[in-house]
Amino acid sequence: MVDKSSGQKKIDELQEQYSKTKYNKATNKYLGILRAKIATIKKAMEGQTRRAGTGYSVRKSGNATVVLVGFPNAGKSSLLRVLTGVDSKVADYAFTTLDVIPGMLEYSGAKIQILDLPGLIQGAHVGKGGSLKIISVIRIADLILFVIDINAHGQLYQLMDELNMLNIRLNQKRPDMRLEKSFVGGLNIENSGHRIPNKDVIQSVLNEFKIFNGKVIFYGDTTDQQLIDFVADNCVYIRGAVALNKIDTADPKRVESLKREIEAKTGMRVIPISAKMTENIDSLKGTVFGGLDLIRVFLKPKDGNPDFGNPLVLEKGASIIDVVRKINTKLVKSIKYAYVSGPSAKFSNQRVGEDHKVMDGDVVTVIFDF
Ligand SMILES: Nc1nc2c(ncn2[C@@H]2O[C@H](COP(=O)(O)OP(=O)(O)O)[C@@H](O)[C@H]2O)c(=O)[nH]1
Ligand SMILES: [Mg+2]
Repeated sequence: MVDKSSGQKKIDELQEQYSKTKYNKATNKYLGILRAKIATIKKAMEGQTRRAGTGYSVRKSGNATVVLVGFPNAGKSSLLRVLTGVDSKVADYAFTTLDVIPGMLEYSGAKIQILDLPGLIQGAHVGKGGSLKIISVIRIADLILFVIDINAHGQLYQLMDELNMLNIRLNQKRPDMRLEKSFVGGLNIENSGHRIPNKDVIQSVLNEFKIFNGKVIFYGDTTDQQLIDFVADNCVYIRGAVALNKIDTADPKRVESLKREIEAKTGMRVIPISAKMTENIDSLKGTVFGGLDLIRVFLKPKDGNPDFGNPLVLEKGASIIDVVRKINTKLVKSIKYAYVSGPSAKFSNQRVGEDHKVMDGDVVTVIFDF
């Protein structure tokens, strides 16, 4: 068990050592150990936080959840209003800065829950200012939409650092590897041509987590940090996008160059908007929808027309079973087969089984066996 303040002190010490150490072949292993040590302490502290029962009880609703993250005054509440019609400013000031305000955006047949969070403050990873509660909400999001004042865009990098320290990985894939623990035989590494941490680092990181025997299999390129994240198993992987707000106050050329600069630096999509003048909001909605990996499927009765006005919204990777579950879970048992036309079908009205994966824009007729 790690006491909160002593744990944080230890982390700060380790982080200082870490930043003082120059990266090279000789220090590589040492740096790996430092990072792994930090991760083990964080993990222990996290367990405690969870037990302490902090966190808002925000219920996810709709097809997906997007959180607005930004400094105070960046325009989060204004954006929530233009996206969802919910006016969080109607409530008094203290309330709006302390609570999560939900709104619902309907777009292209999907219901997208938007959460306006109280402004993140620097040092949230140390648990300042009730921010642990905010973090618990961010972790449930399907997409983080940074709301950034174009006149203070450096805040984006501060927020990204902060989230990274909180084990929220933005636009990163989950590490593609596996660990098969055993009781004897030492550590064996299996890798077929991917870029992975060197043997020393792998060994020391695993040892730091008290793993001494087993097989480590890499299925893709893996960095030192990804290895640690995988073993610590305490990260969430969330997509990010940026709403670069208040473009009505900036020169269009500057807007364009900043957009490109931020996209190059962060790998996130940047949508310049003005919440105040409702400029470029449709494009923002499109990007949000596109970033959520949602698909729309249209049902068609056997001898009728597809219901194009009323799509079923599902997550990417959904199958015919998921389609039916969405209609009524009780029907799943009775699926016989289905006919599919559209992107996932080899030809029109292809007959498929219940495991067939549907795609955005498919037209589906399910045949039941009652
Ligand atoms: N010029 C301009 N001002 C904006 C824009 N969006 C928000 N604001 C103003 O910025 C201030 C802070 O907005 P608010 O939505 O409360 O920010 P929050 O603290 O992030 O929720 C308010 O005075 C808004 O009217 C915008 O696109 N352009
Ligand atoms: Mg606000």
